[in-house]
Amino acid sequence: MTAQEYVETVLHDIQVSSPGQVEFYQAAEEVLHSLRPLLEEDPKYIEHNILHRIVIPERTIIFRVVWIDDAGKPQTNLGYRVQFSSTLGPYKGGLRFHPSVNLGIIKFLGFEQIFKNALTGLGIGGGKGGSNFDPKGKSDNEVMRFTQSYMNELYRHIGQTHDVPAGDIGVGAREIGYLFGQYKKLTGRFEGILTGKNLRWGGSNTRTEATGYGSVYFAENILNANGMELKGKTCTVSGSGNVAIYTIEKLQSMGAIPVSCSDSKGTIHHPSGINIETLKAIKEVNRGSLEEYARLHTDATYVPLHSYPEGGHAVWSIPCDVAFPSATQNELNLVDAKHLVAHGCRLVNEGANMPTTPDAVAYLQEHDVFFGPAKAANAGGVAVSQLEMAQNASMEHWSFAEVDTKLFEIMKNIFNTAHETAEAYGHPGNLIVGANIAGFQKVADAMIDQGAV
Ligand code: NDP
Ligand code: 2IT
Repeated sequence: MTAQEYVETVLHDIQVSSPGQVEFYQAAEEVLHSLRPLLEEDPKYIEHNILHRIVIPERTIIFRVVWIDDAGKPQTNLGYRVQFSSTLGPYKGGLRFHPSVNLGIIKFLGFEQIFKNALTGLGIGGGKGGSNFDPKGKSDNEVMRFTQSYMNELYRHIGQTHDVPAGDIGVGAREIGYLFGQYKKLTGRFEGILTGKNLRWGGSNTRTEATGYGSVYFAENILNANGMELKGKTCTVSGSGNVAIYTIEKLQSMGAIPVSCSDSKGTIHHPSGINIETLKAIKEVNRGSLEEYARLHTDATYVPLHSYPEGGHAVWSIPCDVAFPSATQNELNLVDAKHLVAHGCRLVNEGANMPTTPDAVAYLQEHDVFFGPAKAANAGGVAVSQLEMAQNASMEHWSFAEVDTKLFEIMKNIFNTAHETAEAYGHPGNLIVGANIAGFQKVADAMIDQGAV
C-alpha cells in the first residue's frame, strides 16, 4: 500500500466511524496528508499501522451534568473528556465551556493537542474536554454550581500523573478555581491535577500570559528568519479573551502596533493601538462587550458582527502586516484571506486552534504569506502548563522572569524544529508540514517503542 493509499484509507475510515464530526475530520485530514513525505521515506509507520491507531482516542468519557440554576430549577449539560494519547506523558489539554461544544470539536482539539504537546519537547500526552454549558449570562453562583457538578464526575478520571486539564474558551481563572476546590473537597487531596491555577495556591508565574506571549515570540522567529521583525509592524488580532489580550500586550512591549480585537458580537479597530488597560477592564474584570470600548475611545470604531458583508469577518478587512487569529476555529476564511493578501499582509500566526479554513491556508500559501500553524504558534500555553506541573511536583515556585525565559527558549526550539523538519522533507518554509511531521514522528516512534497497545 502506498503512503497516499494508506492516508486515504484512514481518512475514509474516520468518516465512516465518526460521522458528522467535521472539525475532527478537518484536523485529521490536514495532519495526515502532510505526513506523506515521512511515510514514503520510512515504511515502519505503515507497518505498525500508526495512523489507524493514532486517530482513535485511548478513552472517551461523556457524562451528564445536572446543576441547579438561580431559580432553583435543575438544568442539564453534556460533559466530555477525551483522553487521546498517553504515549509521551499524562493526558494534557484544556477544557472548553461553550454552547457549540460537541464530541467532534473536543476530538479535533484533542487530536491537535497530541502533536502540539510533542512539539514542546516536554513529557505530556494529549487530551481535551469541556461542555456545551454557556457561561455567558450566568451568575457566578450558577457557574460555580455547574462547575462543581462537572467535577463530581471528572474527578475520578484525572490525576497528576494520569490526566491534567487546564483552561480553554470559557474556562479561565474563575472556573479553574471552582474546579480545583471541588476536586479537593471530593478527594481530600491538594495536588496538581489542573494547571492555570491561581498564583496564591499552586499556579505558575506566566501561565496567564503564556499562550499570547508565546504566539508573539513564535511570530518574531518567523519574521527574523526572513529578514524582518515585529517592531513597527501593524498587527490585527481577533478575539478578546486570554490569548488575544496577552498577544496584544506582548506586541506592544515589542514595539508593534496591534490595532484590533474582537468578540462574538463585533470588532474594534483602533488605528493608534489598542488600549490594553481598557481591554482588560472590559473583558477580564467586567466580562462585558467591546461596544463599551468604542464608547471610551472615540477614535476607535466598532463594527457589529452581522453588519459585515461578503461572508467575511470585519477584523480581517483591516490592513495589516501581521494577522493573529486568536478567537476560535474557522474564523479566517477564503474571503478574509483575499483581503489580507490584497492589503499586503506578510504573516498569519495562529493563536487560536485551527482558526484558518483549509482553502484560506492554501490561498495564503499560494500568495507567499508566511504562516505560523496553531500547533506550533500557540504551544506556549501548554508548555508553561507543563512547567506548572514541574513546579507542583517539586514544590517549587519559579519567578516570572525564569518562566518567561524558558517559554522564550521553548518557542524558539519549536520554530527551529518545524523549520528544519520542513526543509528535511522537501517543503522549505512550510511550517505546517514541518510541525506536523516533527510532532507526529516523536509520538509515533514512542508508540513503536511501547508496543501494540
Ligand atoms: P477565551 O474564552 O478567553 O476567549 C475567547 C474569545 O474568542 C472571546 O473574545 C470570545 O468572544 C471569542 N469567541 C469564542 N468563540 C467564538 C465564536 N464561536 N465566534 C466568535 N468569537 C468567539 O478563550 P481563549 O483566549 O483561551 O482561547 C482562544 C483560542 O485560543 C481558542 O481557539 C483556544 O482553543 C485557543 N488556545 C487557548 C489556549 C489557552 O491557554 N487559553 C492555549 C492554546 C490555544 P466573547 O468574549 O464574546 O465570548
Ligand atoms: O489548546 C491548548 O493548548 C490549551 N487550551 C492549553 C492546554 C493546557 O493544558 O494548558
